[in-house]
Amino acid sequence: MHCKRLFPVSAAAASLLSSVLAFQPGADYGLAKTTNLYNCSGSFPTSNVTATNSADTLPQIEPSSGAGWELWDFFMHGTFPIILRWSQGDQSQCDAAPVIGNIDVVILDVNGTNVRSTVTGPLTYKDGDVKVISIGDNTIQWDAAAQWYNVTLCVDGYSLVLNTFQAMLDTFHPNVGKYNGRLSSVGDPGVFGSVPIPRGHSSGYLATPDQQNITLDGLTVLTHTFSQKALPPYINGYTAAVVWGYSRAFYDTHIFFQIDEANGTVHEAAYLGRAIPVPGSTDIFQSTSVTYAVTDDAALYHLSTSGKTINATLPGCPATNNISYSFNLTTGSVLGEFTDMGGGKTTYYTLNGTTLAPFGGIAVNGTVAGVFEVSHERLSVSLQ
Ligand SMILES: *[C@@H]1O[C@H](CO)[C@@H](O)[C@H](O)[C@H]1NC(C)=O
Ligand SMILES: *[C@@H]1O[C@H](CO)[C@@H](O)[C@H](O)[C@H]1NC(C)=O
Ligand SMILES: *[C@@H]1O[C@H](CO)[C@@H](O)[C@H](O)[C@H]1NC(C)=O
Ligand SMILES: *[C@@H]1O[C@H](CO)[C@@H](O)[C@H](O)[C@H]1NC(C)=O
Ligand SMILES: *[C@@H]1O[C@H](CO)[C@@H](O)[C@H](O)[C@H]1NC(C)=O
Ligand SMILES: *[C@@H]1O[C@H](CO)[C@@H](O)[C@H](O)[C@H]1NC(C)=O
Ligand SMILES: *[C@@H]1O[C@H](CO)[C@@H](O)[C@H](O)[C@H]1NC(C)=O
Ligand SMILES: *[C@@H]1O[C@H](CO)[C@@H](O)[C@H](O)[C@H]1NC(C)=O
Ligand SMILES: *[C@@H]1O[C@H](CO)[C@@H](O)[C@H](O)[C@H]1NC(C)=O
Ligand SMILES: *[C@@H]1O[C@H](CO)[C@@H](O)[C@H](O)[C@H]1NC(C)=O
Ligand SMILES: CC(=O)N[C@H]1CO[C@H](CO)[C@@H](O)[C@@H]1O
Repeated sequence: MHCKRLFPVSAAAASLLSSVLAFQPGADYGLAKTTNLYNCSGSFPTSNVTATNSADTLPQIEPSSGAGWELWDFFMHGTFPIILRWSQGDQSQCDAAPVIGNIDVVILDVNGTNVRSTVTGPLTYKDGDVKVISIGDNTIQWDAAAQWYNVTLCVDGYSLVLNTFQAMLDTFHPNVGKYNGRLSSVGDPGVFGSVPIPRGHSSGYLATPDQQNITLDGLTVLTHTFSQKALPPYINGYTAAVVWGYSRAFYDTHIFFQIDEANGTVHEAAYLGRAIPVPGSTDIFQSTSVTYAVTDDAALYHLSTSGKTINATLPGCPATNNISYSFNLTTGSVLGEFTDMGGGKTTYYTLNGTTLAPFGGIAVNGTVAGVFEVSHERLSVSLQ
């Protein structure tokens, strides 16, 4: 597969191409794989299997880089479904430079109105005690402990403030092949990804052009993916999902990535965590734990998809009284659809279903809802 260059690459730009990813100090992307991810292992107050998510969330592609793209996706499920896709560069184009930043915004059914918009401008960032990514006046900022991730956004007369508190100081790094954070086994340097906020609780407000000030409340996940290569040459596409289940006195979060490599290999990475709220509360947790964080482990994660149904299971172990976890899900309506500059397309669907999970030594039914993301990249402008 060859990519046609849209513009001649100057000698200076060519030398930039060889300066590989600028991993931020403290991030563990590309480091030798952490072998022991969670395997029904029990309850830990904070994650200790990967580097701090705070550094991992910083841009890993330099804006001056000759090629590359990076995405930060916030999904909120709550007062309204909200998708905020922050990006630099274009994941579907071979020679895209990351200089252009975008925020794709979908906020559904704000009193009957769907807010769909895109903000464009250079993406800049500031490292420090408070780390900030900005596109114009729009910011994502987080503290060094990665407890709070706060978004402010002004678009089409709407002002959004969304402050997200992590239920657990946790991060999920798929580790395909030999390296932390890798989503693909092919490609040099490949495509990387992590989930800096597997489980966040968001609150804030949305001020509308007609002067309403609506209080927001919901559950949020943030994913971060990036590469110095366009996806199409080695990845046909990927899907990812996050589902939240609330049952009796716990809520479980299940996240998966499925990466479809061009040669037919499929990689699967899955995360399962639980938070136990203080009785009567939905946002203060007396304990949180990770049960599974696995990559390409057929013994521990079974995912089957067919048409609109998606089923996933994870086995039990002595810590769960040998009771397994199952998620039976159905994709529903389209929440949002984004077209990348090179013609690739990312679509977000609602997910609904049921879960059967261990709690207090018995199997308990619950309902789950979430978001399913499908990304198909095309070489429309780059095909010879
Ligand atoms: C994580 O910490 C727990 C105790 O808090 C310990 O039992 C476990 O071995 C640690 N895991 C790793 C991979 O360091
Ligand atoms: C708009 O929606 C919010 C949240 O659902 C609600 O609190 C508010 O009353 C609604 N406003 C109108 C004018 O319907
Ligand atoms: C985020 O917002 C929360 C709630 O308002 C605040 O306590 C926290 O200091 C903020 N953190 C950052 C990094 O903006
Ligand atoms: C909306 O209400 C919040 C308090 O809930 C307040 O902090 C904020 O300033 C208000 N925003 C606007 C634009 O009125
Ligand atoms: C696809 O490529 C990967 C990595 O190079 C390799 O491990 C795998 O065996 C290949 N699969 C097929 C079906 O050729
Ligand atoms: C972890 O998972 C593997 C399967 O990949 C299994 O063989 C092993 O027994 C598990 N270990 C524990 C401690 O559950
Ligand atoms: C998922 O499970 C449901 C309920 O058992 C079943 O009807 C459906 O065929 C399954 N779908 C897949 C893709 O396995
Ligand atoms: C759970 O499974 C293990 C291994 O198969 C077995 O030793 C143990 O007795 C089982 N525990 C229960 C409560 O069934
Ligand atoms: C999902 O479907 C399987 C059969 O395909 C069934 O065994 C399991 O109980 C179902 N789980 C839920 C939560 O409905
Ligand atoms: C869970 O729900 C399914 C279908 O609604 C039912 O068949 C099953 O018996 C329930 N299981 C438990 C443990 O409640
Ligand atoms: C029937 C049902 O539970 N529908 C839910 C599916 O998920 C969406 C968003 O994730 C919810 O808004 C629906 O209520």
